[in-house]
This record gives sequence, C-alpha cells and structure tokens, in this order.
Amino acid sequence: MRTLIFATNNQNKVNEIRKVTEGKFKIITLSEAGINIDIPEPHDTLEANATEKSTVIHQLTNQNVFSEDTGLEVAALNGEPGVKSARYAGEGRDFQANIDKLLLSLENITSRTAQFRTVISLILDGEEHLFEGICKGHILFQQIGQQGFGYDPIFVPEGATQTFAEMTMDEKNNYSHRKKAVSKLINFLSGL
Ligand code: ITT
Repeated sequence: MRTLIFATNNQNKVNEIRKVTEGKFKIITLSEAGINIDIPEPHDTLEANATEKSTVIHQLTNQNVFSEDTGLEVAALNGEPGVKSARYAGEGRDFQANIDKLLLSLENITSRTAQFRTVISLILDGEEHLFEGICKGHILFQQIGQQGFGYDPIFVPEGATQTFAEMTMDEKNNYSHRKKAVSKLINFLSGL
C-alpha cells in the first residue's frame, strides 16, 4: 500500500481523513515522521497555503506528501473568514473566539448561507496535484453540539438538520468538504 506523509498539525483532520482512507493508503503524521515544525500559512488563498505546507514537508523529507487548507466562506461576509478561518479572532487560533466573532459579525443578518472549502495539495514523485471539496450549508444563530472542531458547532450542511458538532465522524463524513476532497485524491491514486 502507498504511504503518504500528511503535512498537518491538526489531529482532528488526521482522524477524519484516516477514517475514509483506511485500506486505500497509509498516512504518516508529522509527529510519526519525527517532524516538529509550525508550517507557515502566509498566503491569501487556500490553494497557495496548501501548496506551501506540502512543499515545505516535501523539501524536508523528499517523500510523497499531501496537505490541506480549509476555510469557511460566508456569503454575507464576502467569503470571510475564508483563508483566515484559523486566525479570524487573532493569532491565538482559539476556536471559541472565532465562533463568537463570526456570530457577532452575522448578528443582524438573516442570509446565512456558507460553505466549507478544502483544498488538498498532493506532491507525488515531485509533481503537485490539487483536489477541492466543497460543503454548502448555513450558519446558525447559536452553537449546538460538542463533537468535531473549529466552526462545527455553528454549521449545518445542506440536507441535514444537525450541526457537524452534533454528528459522529462518520455522519460528518457523509457531507464533508474534507471527505469530498479526499475522495478525489483516492480516485486519482487508484487510477495511476
Ligand atoms: P494545519 O496544520 O493543517 O494547517 P490548521 O488547524 O491550521 O491545521 P487550517 O488552516 O486548514 O488548519 O484551518 C482553518 C481553520 O478552519 C481551522 O483552524 C478550523 O478552525 C477551521 N476548520 C477547518 N476544517 C474544519 C471543519 O471540518 N470543521 C470546522 N472547522 C474547520
């Protein structure tokens, strides 16, 4: 089975992606690879940040590697927080502060459509390939649920009645941006 390093420091992403790639390819995390760095995300697009993360780890290891960058794009906020999702409320990268700021920004706004967008950058044999996954939905007026991470407690995907934070990981994966992007990656690898 093929082995890929997953260039992330977010264990929630590792758990979600491992769940859907079991038996397809083997994932090595940065800590399992003995790499302890805070990968920079300096760019203003998800694509460029994903490329940055996979490139940094590829240059360090010379191994096949993938990374992903995800943003929550809110229509009424012209796509914000988007690429700034992790640091929306400041450098502390605090999930709760980010949710509080977003709910405040949308306080009197009834149009609440939003989407999560994930971009995966795969570097395979030195060549980059990008895969995108989008999950449309809407933002609630208050948070509900304890599971998941990040903005999950305020996001209800289209076709569901619960937030991502009320769902099990398998239920979230029925809708999720990340799952859709990873499915494209799996299809690509299985077609080689
Ligand atoms: P990396 O090490 O992979 O960069 P990160 O946590 O910095 O991990 P991102 O920059 O891609 O990841 O994520 C932006 C933020 O968007 C992240 O911190 C979460 O708060 C939020 N986010 C990402 N995926 C999410 C999901 O599936 N559900 C809810 N929030 C999510």
